Amino acid sequence: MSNYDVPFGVGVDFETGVMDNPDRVITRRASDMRGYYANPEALEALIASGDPIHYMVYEKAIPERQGHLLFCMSVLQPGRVGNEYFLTKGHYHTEVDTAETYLCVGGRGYLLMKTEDGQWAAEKMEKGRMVYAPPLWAHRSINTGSEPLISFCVYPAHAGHNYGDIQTQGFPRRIMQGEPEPRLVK
Ligand code: PAN
Ligand code: ZN
Repeated sequence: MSNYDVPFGVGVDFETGVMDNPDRVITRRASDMRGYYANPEALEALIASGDPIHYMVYEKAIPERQGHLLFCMSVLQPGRVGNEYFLTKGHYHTEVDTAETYLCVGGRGYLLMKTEDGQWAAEKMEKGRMVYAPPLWAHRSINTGSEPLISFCVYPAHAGHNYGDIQTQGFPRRIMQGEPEPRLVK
């Protein structure tokens, strides 16, 4: 029995994406993102010029077992590494048969998704839009706007995270600066 086997409530600020009293706060800075961008020199320059925060995730320590739901607030800063918009690492769920929903509460960007067999999708994220990542689809957020991209995410608590496959294979598309719309490039 944990604190989270009894009902509870928690406040979240949709303007900032910050959760009240989170049990875990994950902070990813530019230096945590080596290997993820098309332009490693531009990333090193960003690290040298202050190593800015890329994104933060706020979570409650829900028990990671079947039946529970994990939820979090994810706050991805605006910015670019060279011409490529800031992104999250992205992952498959270790238990591949688990989905996730993202509700965007601020900012704009994409949820980029892919499967092992080569399918991919880029769903627009903007305030009030919900995006569904079905079972088997890896997912990554990308901020193409000028404000933080703020999302509320919910997924089965036993899902687990597999980062390794994305670290080695990446996604079939990158999202680069473009006018009037961002460009999706191979
Ligand atoms: C989200 C992500 C969050 C950060 O909560 O974990 O946006 O992205 P990375 O985990 O890829 O660094 C989620 O998809 N959880 O399963
Ligand atoms: Zn996920």
